Amino acid sequence: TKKAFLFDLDGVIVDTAKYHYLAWKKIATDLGIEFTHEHNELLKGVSRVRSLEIILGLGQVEASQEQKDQWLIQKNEDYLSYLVDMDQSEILPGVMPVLEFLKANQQPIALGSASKNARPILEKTGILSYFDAIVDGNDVSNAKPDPEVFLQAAQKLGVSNENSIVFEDSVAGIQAANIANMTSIGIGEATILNEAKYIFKDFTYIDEAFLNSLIK
Ligand code: B16
Ligand code: MG
Repeated sequence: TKKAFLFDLDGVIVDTAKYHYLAWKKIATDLGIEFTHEHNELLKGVSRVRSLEIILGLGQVEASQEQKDQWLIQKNEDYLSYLVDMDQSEILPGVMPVLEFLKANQQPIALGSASKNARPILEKTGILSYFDAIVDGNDVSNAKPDPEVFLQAAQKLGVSNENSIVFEDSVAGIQAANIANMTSIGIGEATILNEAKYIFKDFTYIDEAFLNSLIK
């Protein structure tokens, strides 16, 4: 059967979660809001606008729309400054062999990311050409755990939800895949991603036997 392989970006293909964290941390610090790595889990896979709301909620800070817009611009400018020198060395371990395997086996690949910066990241890291379809934060109106991003991606590839396989590092993204009746594969800590059908600490733990079982 024809399968679709849908990849999240931040935290799955590239380690940009640390840059998102640094950029939000600056804003939180300016506002006197405590923002830890545990808090940061809540932001993974979540849109930029919603992320700010979560941070303001942590500090019970209220602000005008104008002020919020300013923080959103500041966050993205700071985030983009970390990406200036980005290259293929920032691709997470084990990702390239999996992409190569899927290409060698003519499996369709799509991106399903909440980020509005997805395309430049794929370009900078040199892997844009691996993707047969891209759905990102510019295409969807409903953020994960809403399955919209993955539904659009599967549709673009012309594959049913049941035959779609999602790689995700966020709880919200695993929930989105499950809601869409897709096969969810968590990349990260088993304790955090326990709702996923399969969980791997990172892509180096995914072997060809497992990949072969998926495309059968
Ligand atoms: P941007 P993903 C998500 O990307 C990140 O996990 C999340 O932390 C970020 O806030 C969101 O993208 C929006 O990103 O500000 O670049 O539009 O994990 O869905 O690839
Ligand atoms: Mg992610």
